[in-house]
Amino acid sequence: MTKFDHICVLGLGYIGLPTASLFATNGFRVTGVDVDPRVVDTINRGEVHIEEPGLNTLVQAATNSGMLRATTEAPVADVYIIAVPTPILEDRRADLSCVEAAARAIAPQLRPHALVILESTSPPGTCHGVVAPILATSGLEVGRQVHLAHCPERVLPGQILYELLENPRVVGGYTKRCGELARGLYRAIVGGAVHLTDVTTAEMVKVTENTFRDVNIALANELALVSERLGINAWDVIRLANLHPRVNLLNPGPGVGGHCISVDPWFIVEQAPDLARLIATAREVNDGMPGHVEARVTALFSGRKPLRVAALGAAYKGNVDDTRESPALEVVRLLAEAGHDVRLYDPHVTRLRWPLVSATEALAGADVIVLLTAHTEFRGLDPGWAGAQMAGRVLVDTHNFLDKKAWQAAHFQVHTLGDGGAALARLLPRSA
Ligand code: SAJ
Repeated sequence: MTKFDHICVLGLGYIGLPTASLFATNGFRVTGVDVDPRVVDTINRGEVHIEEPGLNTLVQAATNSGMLRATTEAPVADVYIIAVPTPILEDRRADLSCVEAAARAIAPQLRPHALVILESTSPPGTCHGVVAPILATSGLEVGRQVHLAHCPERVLPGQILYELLENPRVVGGYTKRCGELARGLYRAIVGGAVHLTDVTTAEMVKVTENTFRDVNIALANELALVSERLGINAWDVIRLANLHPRVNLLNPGPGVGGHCISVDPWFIVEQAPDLARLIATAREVNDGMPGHVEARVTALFSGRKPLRVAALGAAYKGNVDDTRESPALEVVRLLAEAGHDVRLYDPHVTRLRWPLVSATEALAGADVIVLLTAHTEFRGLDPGWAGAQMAGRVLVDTHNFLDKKAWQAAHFQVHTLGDGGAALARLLPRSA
């Protein structure tokens, strides 16, 4: 097995920084490269610029040991790991400009036997169609003189360090040898199994994982819409259907956010739009949910405007501060666009283009609370106190997250997304 001493990680964000630090604390000499000099300075001080449990300690250990250094220029190294963002463009095609820039930065530094690994989630075909041609400008033959592999990250924000160590990994090689070299490297830090395949399959595996989740959530959301029309409760439907040993439906909600699940399915669609029809429809169902929430809130008050709305939650999911592609923000935007006066509170988010207020300010004089993110803190809200601040007592819970009985006991009218009304009450005798 070729010995790799010096690893260069390009992109020091949520994935690149923990990966670079893990290699450094496992005895590799690591150079972290980022285009932002402030990020580089922060890391060289042993500090971090992103919020992730345990990362601070790990980066400190890596920089203190002298094995991790950050810089803005890619040096000559044995291994290059590309961990840069791959966002989505207006036309829903992947924006590969950061991947291209990273590959261009590496090409002049490549020496024979170097290994280049793309970790960024990318449309199937990216290594062959985009990365390999750029690396070939070095004059070295990709697959023979320079090795190329794809090893997608699969970690969940909030538990990145644990999942980096424990999750199984898929490694796709440009050639079999490329894959074997990359697998050997990851085995130095990964406790889980490392599975080998070809490079395009590995790219497809990663986007398939997130697409599976997106399609499943879209089904749950569609069941929520249908259940509302039928006057039944989709949460009961899903709970009871999931008792079947081979059914595992996810939860409906105000939409799907974050920079992965709401984006990656489009990477498949862009490769075969005529074939990937289910995937595209699932995306559209999920993207339609914020509009449904707005319409339901407006309809509850028979179109009265403006309503004073206390919006709880801006983050794309509970207990994180990340607002990328957040459906909560889309609901807020649509409610405001519909003419309502929206006051937004989120205990985790501090910086946002939309003005944030305190819980008290959000609730003061509000006609309705719309719960948009399942932050644990919201369960601590006292319904009696909340009601006392408000003008009306209406709660719309888009995550079926709050204790319905407790809010009803405080004289709130509670509307849960996916719950079409009291079907059970209609069936049971009044005294039940
Ligand atoms: N959501 C629902 N209903 C559910 C579950 C989630 O509406 O039942 C919504 C959430 O509220 C959120 C969105 O989906 O808006 C995505 O949240 P998530 O927790 O499902 O996933 P992410 O985006 O935080 O992380 C995912 C993970 N992928 C999978 O679980 C297959 C993670 O492992 C990936 O590494 C990450 O995407 C990524 O970087 O691709």
